[in-house]
Amino acid sequence: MADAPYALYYWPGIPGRGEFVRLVLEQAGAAYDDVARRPKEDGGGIPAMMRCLAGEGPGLRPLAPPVLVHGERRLAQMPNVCAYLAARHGLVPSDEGTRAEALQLQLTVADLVAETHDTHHPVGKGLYYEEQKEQALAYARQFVDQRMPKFLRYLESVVRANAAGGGRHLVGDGLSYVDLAMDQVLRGLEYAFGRAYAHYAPELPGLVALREHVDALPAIAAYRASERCLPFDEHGIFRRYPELDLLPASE
Ligand SMILES: N[C@@H](CCC(=O)N[C@@H](CS)C(=O)NCC(=O)O)C(=O)O
Repeated sequence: MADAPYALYYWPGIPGRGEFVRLVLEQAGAAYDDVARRPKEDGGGIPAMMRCLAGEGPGLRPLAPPVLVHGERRLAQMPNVCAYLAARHGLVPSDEGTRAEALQLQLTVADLVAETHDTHHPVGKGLYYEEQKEQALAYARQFVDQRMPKFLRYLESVVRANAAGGGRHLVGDGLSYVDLAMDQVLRGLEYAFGRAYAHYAPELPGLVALREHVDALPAIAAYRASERCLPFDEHGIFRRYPELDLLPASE
Protein backbone atom coordinates (compact mmCIF):
# COMPACT_ATOMS: atom_id res chain seq x y z
CA MET A 1 0.00 0.00 0.00
CA ALA A 2 2.74 2.44 0.96
CA ASP A 3 4.26 1.97 -2.47
CA ALA A 4 1.03 1.58 -4.40
CA PRO A 5 0.86 3.86 -7.45
CA TYR A 6 -1.43 6.88 -7.52
CA ALA A 7 -4.21 7.06 -10.11
CA LEU A 8 -6.07 10.33 -10.61
CA TYR A 9 -9.46 10.40 -12.30
CA TYR A 10 -10.61 13.77 -13.58
CA TRP A 11 -12.17 15.32 -16.68
CA PRO A 12 -9.43 15.18 -19.33
CA GLY A 13 -9.95 18.57 -21.00
CA ILE A 14 -9.84 21.07 -18.14
CA PRO A 15 -7.63 21.86 -15.13
CA GLY A 16 -10.70 22.23 -12.87
CA ARG A 17 -10.61 20.74 -9.39
CA GLY A 18 -8.23 18.07 -10.61
CA GLU A 19 -5.51 20.70 -10.79
CA PHE A 20 -5.44 21.15 -7.02
CA VAL A 21 -4.61 17.47 -6.68
CA ARG A 22 -2.05 17.56 -9.50
CA LEU A 23 -0.21 20.45 -7.87
CA VAL A 24 0.26 18.45 -4.68
CA LEU A 25 1.45 15.40 -6.62
CA GLU A 26 3.81 17.49 -8.73
CA GLN A 27 5.29 19.38 -5.78
CA ALA A 28 5.71 16.06 -3.97
CA GLY A 29 7.54 14.64 -6.99
CA ALA A 30 5.14 11.68 -6.89
CA ALA A 31 4.47 9.66 -10.02
CA TYR A 32 0.78 9.38 -10.96
CA ASP A 33 -1.39 8.04 -13.70
CA ASP A 34 -3.73 10.78 -14.95
CA VAL A 35 -6.07 8.06 -16.16
CA ALA A 36 -8.70 9.97 -18.14
CA ARG A 37 -6.02 11.85 -20.05
CA ARG A 38 -4.76 8.62 -21.54
CA PRO A 39 -6.44 7.50 -24.79
CA LYS A 40 -9.61 5.43 -24.55
CA GLU A 41 -7.89 2.67 -26.50
CA ASP A 42 -5.31 2.53 -23.73
CA GLY A 43 -7.93 2.09 -20.98
CA GLY A 44 -8.19 5.83 -20.33
CA GLY A 45 -10.50 8.65 -21.38
CA ILE A 46 -13.87 9.59 -19.94
CA PRO A 47 -15.12 5.96 -20.04
CA ALA A 48 -12.43 5.02 -17.50
CA MET A 49 -13.49 7.90 -15.25
CA MET A 50 -17.15 6.89 -15.57
CA ARG A 51 -16.35 3.32 -14.57
CA CYS A 52 -14.55 4.65 -11.52
CA LEU A 53 -17.54 6.87 -10.62
CA ALA A 54 -19.86 3.91 -11.12
CA GLY A 55 -17.97 2.06 -8.42
CA GLU A 56 -15.66 -0.19 -10.42
CA GLY A 57 -12.54 -0.77 -8.39
CA PRO A 58 -11.57 -0.68 -4.73
CA GLY A 59 -12.83 1.47 -1.87
CA LEU A 60 -15.75 3.85 -1.52
CA ARG A 61 -17.73 4.78 -4.57
CA PRO A 62 -17.28 8.55 -5.21
CA LEU A 63 -19.98 11.02 -6.21
CA ALA A 64 -17.85 13.25 -8.40
CA PRO A 65 -14.28 13.76 -9.62
CA PRO A 66 -11.49 14.41 -8.74
CA VAL A 67 -10.89 10.90 -7.44
CA LEU A 68 -7.60 9.45 -6.25
CA VAL A 69 -7.08 5.70 -6.17
CA HIS A 70 -4.23 4.56 -3.98
CA GLY A 71 -4.02 0.84 -3.31
CA GLU A 72 -7.32 -0.24 -1.74
CA ARG A 73 -8.42 3.37 -1.14
CA ARG A 74 -10.52 5.46 -3.43
CA LEU A 75 -10.83 9.04 -2.20
CA ALA A 76 -12.89 11.95 -3.47
CA GLN A 77 -13.63 15.56 -2.45
CA MET A 78 -10.76 17.76 -3.55
CA PRO A 79 -9.72 19.08 -0.09
CA ASN A 80 -9.81 15.56 1.32
CA VAL A 81 -7.66 14.17 -1.49
CA CYS A 82 -5.14 17.00 -1.19
CA ALA A 83 -4.96 16.60 2.61
CA TYR A 84 -4.37 12.85 2.25
CA LEU A 85 -1.52 13.34 -0.22
CA ALA A 86 -0.03 16.23 1.73
CA ALA A 87 0.16 14.15 4.89
CA ARG A 88 2.01 11.42 2.99
CA HIS A 89 4.49 13.80 1.35
CA GLY A 90 5.35 16.38 4.00
CA LEU A 91 3.16 19.11 2.55
CA VAL A 92 1.31 19.85 5.79
CA PRO A 93 2.58 20.17 9.37
CA SER A 94 2.36 16.96 11.35
CA ASP A 95 0.55 18.15 14.47
CA GLU A 96 -3.14 17.48 14.65
CA GLY A 97 -4.26 21.04 15.39
CA THR A 98 -2.35 22.62 12.53
CA ARG A 99 -3.61 19.90 10.18
CA ALA A 100 -7.17 20.79 11.14
CA GLU A 101 -6.43 24.47 10.49
CA ALA A 102 -4.94 23.60 7.10
CA LEU A 103 -8.06 21.66 6.18
CA GLN A 104 -10.25 24.55 7.34
CA LEU A 105 -8.37 26.87 4.98
CA GLN A 106 -8.48 24.38 2.11
CA LEU A 107 -12.24 24.03 2.54
CA THR A 108 -12.53 27.82 2.50
CA VAL A 109 -10.55 27.92 -0.73
CA ALA A 110 -12.85 25.19 -2.08
CA ASP A 111 -15.87 27.35 -1.21
CA LEU A 112 -14.33 30.17 -3.21
CA VAL A 113 -13.78 27.77 -6.12
CA ALA A 114 -17.44 26.72 -5.97
CA GLU A 115 -18.68 30.32 -5.89
CA THR A 116 -16.41 31.20 -8.82
CA HIS A 117 -17.92 28.31 -10.76
CA ASP A 118 -21.39 29.61 -9.97
CA THR A 119 -20.64 32.95 -11.62
CA HIS A 120 -21.20 31.26 -14.98
CA HIS A 121 -23.63 28.59 -13.74
CA PRO A 122 -25.83 30.31 -11.15
CA VAL A 123 -29.04 28.52 -12.12
CA GLY A 124 -28.05 24.97 -12.96
CA LYS A 125 -24.94 22.89 -13.56
CA GLY A 126 -26.87 20.92 -16.18
CA LEU A 127 -27.62 24.00 -18.29
CA TYR A 128 -25.32 25.78 -20.71
CA TYR A 129 -23.91 29.17 -19.79
CA GLU A 130 -25.83 30.60 -22.74
CA GLU A 131 -29.08 29.53 -21.04
CA GLN A 132 -28.31 31.47 -17.85
CA LYS A 133 -26.40 34.53 -19.05
CA GLU A 134 -28.74 37.05 -17.48
CA GLN A 135 -28.56 35.43 -14.04
CA ALA A 136 -24.81 34.95 -14.47
CA LEU A 137 -24.34 38.67 -14.92
CA ALA A 138 -26.26 39.40 -11.70
CA TYR A 139 -24.34 36.71 -9.84
CA ALA A 140 -21.00 37.95 -11.18
CA ARG A 141 -21.81 41.48 -10.07
CA GLN A 142 -22.27 40.43 -6.44
CA PHE A 143 -19.30 38.06 -6.68
CA VAL A 144 -16.95 40.78 -7.90
CA ASP A 145 -18.27 43.43 -5.49
CA GLN A 146 -18.76 41.33 -2.36
CA ARG A 147 -17.75 37.69 -2.33
CA MET A 148 -14.39 37.81 -4.09
CA PRO A 149 -13.06 40.61 -1.84
CA LYS A 150 -14.55 38.99 1.25
CA PHE A 151 -12.68 35.73 0.60
CA LEU A 152 -9.46 37.38 -0.55
CA ARG A 153 -9.30 39.88 2.31
CA TYR A 154 -9.91 37.06 4.77
CA LEU A 155 -7.15 34.92 3.25
CA GLU A 156 -4.84 37.95 3.17
CA SER A 157 -5.44 38.44 6.90
CA VAL A 158 -4.59 34.77 7.47
CA VAL A 159 -1.30 34.93 5.56
CA ARG A 160 -0.36 38.17 7.32
CA ALA A 161 -1.11 36.77 10.76
CA ASN A 162 1.00 33.72 9.95
CA ALA A 163 3.75 35.87 8.45
CA ALA A 164 3.91 37.81 11.72
CA GLY A 165 5.57 34.65 13.02
CA GLY A 166 8.23 35.03 10.32
CA GLY A 167 6.74 32.88 7.56
CA ARG A 168 5.25 33.60 4.17
CA HIS A 169 2.74 30.74 4.09
CA LEU A 170 -0.92 30.44 5.01
CA VAL A 171 -0.43 27.89 7.74
CA GLY A 172 2.53 26.48 9.63
CA ASP A 173 6.18 27.25 9.04
CA GLY A 174 6.57 25.89 5.55
CA LEU A 175 4.88 25.25 2.24
CA SER A 176 1.62 23.32 2.46
CA TYR A 177 -1.04 22.07 0.09
CA VAL A 178 -3.12 25.10 1.06
CA ASP A 179 -0.51 27.44 -0.43
CA LEU A 180 -0.60 25.45 -3.68
CA ALA A 181 -4.40 25.74 -3.80
CA MET A 182 -4.27 29.45 -3.04
CA ASP A 183 -1.86 29.96 -5.90
CA GLN A 184 -4.16 28.14 -8.31
CA VAL A 185 -7.20 30.14 -7.24
CA LEU A 186 -5.38 33.45 -7.62
CA ARG A 187 -4.29 32.46 -11.11
CA GLY A 188 -7.82 31.37 -11.94
CA LEU A 189 -9.38 34.56 -10.62
CA GLU A 190 -6.91 36.65 -12.57
CA TYR A 191 -7.81 34.69 -15.70
CA ALA A 192 -11.57 34.94 -15.23
CA PHE A 193 -11.93 38.28 -13.46
CA GLY A 194 -8.84 40.17 -14.56
CA ARG A 195 -10.32 43.59 -13.88
CA ALA A 196 -11.41 42.76 -10.35
CA TYR A 197 -8.12 40.95 -9.69
CA ALA A 198 -6.14 44.03 -10.73
CA HIS A 199 -8.42 46.19 -8.58
CA TYR A 200 -7.97 44.15 -5.39
CA ALA A 201 -4.37 42.94 -5.81
CA PRO A 202 -2.75 46.08 -4.32
CA GLU A 203 -4.41 45.39 -0.98
CA LEU A 204 -3.31 41.74 -1.02
CA PRO A 205 0.50 41.90 -0.80
CA GLY A 206 0.76 38.76 1.30
CA LEU A 207 -1.22 36.66 -1.15
CA VAL A 208 0.55 38.14 -4.17
CA ALA A 209 3.94 37.34 -2.61
CA LEU A 210 2.76 33.84 -1.79
CA ARG A 211 1.66 33.39 -5.37
CA GLU A 212 5.03 34.55 -6.69
CA HIS A 213 6.75 32.14 -4.34
CA VAL A 214 4.63 29.16 -5.40
CA ASP A 215 4.84 30.02 -9.10
CA ALA A 216 8.63 29.99 -8.79
CA LEU A 217 8.91 26.61 -7.06
CA PRO A 218 11.01 24.52 -9.45
CA ALA A 219 8.63 21.54 -9.49
CA ILE A 220 5.59 23.77 -10.05
CA ALA A 221 7.27 25.89 -12.72
CA ALA A 222 8.47 22.76 -14.54
CA TYR A 223 5.00 21.22 -14.35
CA ARG A 224 3.33 24.34 -15.70
CA ALA A 225 5.77 24.43 -18.59
CA SER A 226 4.97 20.81 -19.43
CA GLU A 227 2.21 19.25 -21.52
CA ARG A 228 0.78 17.70 -18.37
CA CYS A 229 -0.56 21.11 -17.37
CA LEU A 230 -3.73 22.22 -19.11
CA PRO A 231 -4.48 25.92 -19.64
CA PHE A 232 -7.62 27.63 -18.35
CA ASP A 233 -10.37 27.88 -20.93
CA GLU A 234 -14.09 28.45 -21.22
CA HIS A 235 -15.05 24.87 -20.36
CA GLY A 236 -13.62 24.79 -16.86
CA ILE A 237 -14.27 26.44 -13.53
CA PHE A 238 -12.38 29.66 -14.21
CA ARG A 239 -13.81 31.04 -17.45
CA ARG A 240 -13.02 34.32 -19.12
CA TYR A 241 -16.23 35.83 -20.38
CA PRO A 242 -15.66 39.52 -21.18
CA GLU A 243 -19.24 40.36 -20.19
CA LEU A 244 -18.66 38.96 -16.66
CA ASP A 245 -15.20 40.49 -16.21
CA LEU A 246 -16.63 43.41 -14.28
CA LEU A 247 -14.84 46.29 -12.65
CA PRO A 248 -15.84 46.32 -8.97
CA ALA A 249 -18.25 49.06 -7.95
CA SER A 250 -16.42 51.55 -5.76
CA GLU A 251 -17.07 50.86 -2.11
N1 LIG B 1 -17.05 19.16 -3.49
C1 LIG B 1 -16.51 18.37 -4.56
C2 LIG B 1 -17.09 18.89 -5.85
C3 LIG B 1 -16.82 17.93 -6.98
C4 LIG B 1 -17.35 18.46 -8.30
O1 LIG B 1 -18.25 19.32 -8.39
N2 LIG B 1 -16.78 17.93 -9.38
C5 LIG B 1 -17.15 18.37 -10.70
C6 LIG B 1 -15.93 18.56 -11.56
S1 LIG B 1 -14.92 19.84 -10.90
C7 LIG B 1 -18.05 17.33 -11.35
O2 LIG B 1 -17.72 16.72 -12.35
N3 LIG B 1 -19.21 17.17 -10.76
C8 LIG B 1 -20.19 16.25 -11.25
C9 LIG B 1 -21.42 16.34 -10.42
O3 LIG B 1 -21.42 17.04 -9.40
O4 LIG B 1 -22.40 15.70 -10.83
C10 LIG B 1 -14.97 18.46 -4.54
O5 LIG B 1 -14.41 19.40 -3.95
O6 LIG B 1 -14.32 17.56 -5.08
